[in-house]
Amino acid sequence: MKKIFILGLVLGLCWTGGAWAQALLAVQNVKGRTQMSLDGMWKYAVDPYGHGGYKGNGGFGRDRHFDGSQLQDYDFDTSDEIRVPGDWNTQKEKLYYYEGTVWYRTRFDGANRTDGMRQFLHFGAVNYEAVVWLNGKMVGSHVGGYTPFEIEVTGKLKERDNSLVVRVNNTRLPEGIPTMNTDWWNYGGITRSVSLVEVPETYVKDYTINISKDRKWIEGSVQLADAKAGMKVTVEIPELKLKQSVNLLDDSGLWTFAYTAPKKLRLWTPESPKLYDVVISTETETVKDRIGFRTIETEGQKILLNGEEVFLAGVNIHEEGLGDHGRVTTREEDSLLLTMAKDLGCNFVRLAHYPHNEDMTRLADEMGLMVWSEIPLYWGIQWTNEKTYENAQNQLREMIGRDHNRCSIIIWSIANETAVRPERTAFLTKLAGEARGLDGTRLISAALQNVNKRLTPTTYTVEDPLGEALDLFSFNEYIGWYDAKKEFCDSITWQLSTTKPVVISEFGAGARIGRHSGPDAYFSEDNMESVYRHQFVMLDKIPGLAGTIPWVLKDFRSPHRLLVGIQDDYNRKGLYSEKGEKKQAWKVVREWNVRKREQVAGRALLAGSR
Ligand code: GCB
Repeated sequence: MKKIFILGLVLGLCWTGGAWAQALLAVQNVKGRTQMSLDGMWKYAVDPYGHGGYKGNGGFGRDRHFDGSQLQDYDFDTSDEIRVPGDWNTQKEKLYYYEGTVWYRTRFDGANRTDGMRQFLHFGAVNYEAVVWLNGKMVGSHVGGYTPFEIEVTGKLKERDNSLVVRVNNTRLPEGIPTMNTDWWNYGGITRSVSLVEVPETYVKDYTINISKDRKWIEGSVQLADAKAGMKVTVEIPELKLKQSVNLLDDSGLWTFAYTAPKKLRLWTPESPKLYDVVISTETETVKDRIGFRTIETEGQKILLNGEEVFLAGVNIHEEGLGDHGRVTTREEDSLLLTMAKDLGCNFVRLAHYPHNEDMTRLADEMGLMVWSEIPLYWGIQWTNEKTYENAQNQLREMIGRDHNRCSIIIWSIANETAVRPERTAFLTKLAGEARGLDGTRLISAALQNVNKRLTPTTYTVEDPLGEALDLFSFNEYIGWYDAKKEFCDSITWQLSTTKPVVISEFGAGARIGRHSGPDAYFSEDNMESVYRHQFVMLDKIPGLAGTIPWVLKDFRSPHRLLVGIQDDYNRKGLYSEKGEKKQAWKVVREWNVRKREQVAGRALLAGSR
């Protein structure tokens, strides 16, 4: 069939919100650009009193070598080294529990300083606050431990021996996101990769490309930075023989487009995660990406992927590697976690409770796992603090900004377990609206708190007005662990007044691997298995159940878990141990996942053939 290309003029007729007019990051897709890695061994100085920030001391950001001619309290040249990316807690024994300031320093040559080229420092993530100095001058700062940021340094680089200093502080703050209390380790440091990204003067700042809700159009937008009217922009999907160019009409740099989706386009599904090479080019730049096309929507209490009902057979994952490693730092570690989820029969993962690294969502695209991605609005947030709202907004924008071309992501989640109060509902309703405004192609959700209101002794409900603002009715419940006896599950009826798909975003129980002290003993594998068995009896009866997400894939470090010989700093609700060994409950969860997926796929097949 001959392809028909339709440009911006007719977009009003067919555009369903798959593109936006604002770029959320300074540089979209750094992996598709020319970049110089700054990863490796950096010098570091632990500064519990924040002494290095004082001017009188010259400030550690100036990175001066101590040669005896002047008084100073530091010298990076003689300091110890630490790996970037990586958390400090698991690299240095003395920093295992440390929360506070650590200064990092690297030196590098080789930055391209050719006229007409621009350079950005890119940080994948720094937990929690970062202040950055280049060649002795402060160039930028960032708040939020799990999202990327860029700092433009054009004109500030030297031919040789550039000094880059980062002051990292992971002190928990009452107004922070997350705040003072989390059930996961507060790993500090430059936890994700650092690079120097190079782009031309006019560059592709952002782009989005996806399939319209009716699956008839491939639509999207390209945003150039510092564009001039008349500049040529091209979008190409070579495998589909789609290529379209435009000469920009004005200086805004924005081009929105839609063209008919070719018949041979294969949609992305977990079973067949087809991705296409997409090339965006201008006269001076070519950016490559791998993108899949799928739609996601709800219809009554069903979740539809590409128009067909799907059951979200999920598992929760923390971004922690196997062994006693701490934060994930390599693609291989990500891949192991996602492989473990697939082995468990999952087609879906909830990346809890903060945006995971970019390889994780790119791998989910490749491996065929649908994703729930979340910002860390978690327990005890200051709902009336405007600065906290701005911080939440920023983390949301950075999460969506980085990953809006990842087809695996079907849900943006704005919070986890937040107590129902008017000021919290107002905060989160506003944020949900913001998320929807930024990206109208995905579902917006939050893990609601386990509010087990009893209508009768055995009839439970969850009441939360925030449900109105969300596309799914997702909540956490721990019956058989924190609440009631597991046997009680068998007689519970859930009466939920929602008309939206119901997803149980957390449930589970803990066990220390190898502990077999009977089905009624806490932390015994038999007990954990038994909790899951009773849970599944109960969950199967929930009307409108569209997904289940057990807590959690593997045992993970948490400062809440002090029971010696059993917990040893680990939350033991993993279906795998921290070393990756399967617990007894694994089989029960896998059977459930396989059964529910088959059941719903069978229903979808029948509906399709009618
Ligand atoms: C929850 C939290 C999760 C905890 C889990 C637990 O409800 O959302 O972050 O780790 O319970 O194990 O207590």
